[in-house]
Amino acid sequence: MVFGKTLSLQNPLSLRSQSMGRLLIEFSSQITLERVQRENPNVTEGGKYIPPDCRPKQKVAIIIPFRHRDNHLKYWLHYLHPILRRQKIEYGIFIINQLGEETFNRAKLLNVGYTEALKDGEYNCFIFSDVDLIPMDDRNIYHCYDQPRHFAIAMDKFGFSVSTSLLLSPSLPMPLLVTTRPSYIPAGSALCFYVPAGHRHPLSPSVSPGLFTCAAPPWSPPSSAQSFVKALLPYAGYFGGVSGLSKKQFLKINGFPNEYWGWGGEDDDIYNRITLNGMKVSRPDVRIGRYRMIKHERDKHNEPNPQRFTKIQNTKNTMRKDGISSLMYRVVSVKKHPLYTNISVEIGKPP
Ligand code: UD2
Ligand code: MN
Repeated sequence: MVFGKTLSLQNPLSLRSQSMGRLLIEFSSQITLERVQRENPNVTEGGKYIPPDCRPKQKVAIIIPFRHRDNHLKYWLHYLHPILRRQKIEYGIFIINQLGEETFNRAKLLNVGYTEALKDGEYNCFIFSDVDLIPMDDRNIYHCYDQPRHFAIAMDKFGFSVSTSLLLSPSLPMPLLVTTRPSYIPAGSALCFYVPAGHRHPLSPSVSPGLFTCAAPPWSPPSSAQSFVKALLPYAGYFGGVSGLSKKQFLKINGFPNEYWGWGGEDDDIYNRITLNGMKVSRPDVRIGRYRMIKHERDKHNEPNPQRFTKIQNTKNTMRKDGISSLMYRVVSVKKHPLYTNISVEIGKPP
């Protein structure tokens, strides 16, 4: 293992390219911004890059909702700058930092990012990424597609185990989410367990080791067994983590909702906006759309939003009035750092 270095392993599945494929991603070595800067000498002030040897059709703004995650940001920059460069993307990185300690509002910050990026350059593609998500395969290309794109379709939040080989099966029809937190699992989805060979399911001993066993909803969340049981989630409407829309697609859905304060639901609302406006979600191959999330606890002031389940039933009625058309915020500072542009904003608080 090479610590702290992006290593391009040759992927035996790939016939297309020698230099692109599966990456080794780890978060154990310490990195500094100075080092990331040294390793990316062609990135210019504000975190901008233009490939020297081609003229991309798209200009991509990468928008990251942010508060108190400096350590995650270092890893994100360390991994993503080289990946984006290899992908020959013309891009700029925008960190949208929510000032103060009011409840976090991810989707509103993303709307701010869209608006502020357009003040800075003629972007026509917007990629919205959590700060803690690193793609594991650089063939997952960070640009926009004919339909709104969901990039982060499979992930392992707590390290790999045997179950990941099943995640990669090309025959799986839907994106999968591996989670050890029952609160991630929306009502109405099927819940599947995987018990590694040689182990027993702590709650249901009848579950066969080595096989996935699925329970149709309603099921009861695993509680004591969280760290042992992996819930595997086929969830067609999942749009969290990393997504991308062209300017036209973004405007067609009136941007994102501003009224989701706290954790959860905003990504489902965005998914609803997309389908209600006659678009479909496009996704990479399940073998390529794999991500690693930096392990973290739930942040302070981003508690699960208890209104999320009722709000996502109402997207149809709210999306025209709540969105980029109704966005209000105050920019406090714009600072161009060597590897990114930081925009610190006041976005208010829940009503
Ligand atoms: C899931 C989704 C995420 C979003 C969230 C619900 C995945 C992989 N991600 O993430 O897209 O839908 O659920 O809201 O499914 N953040 C900060 N500071 C804070 C709080 C949040 O910077 O104090 C930012 C940061 O970029 C973070 C993102 O918001 O990655 C999402 O928050 P999270 O990582 O706590 O949520 P998580 O992992 O459950
Ligand atoms: Mn996260």
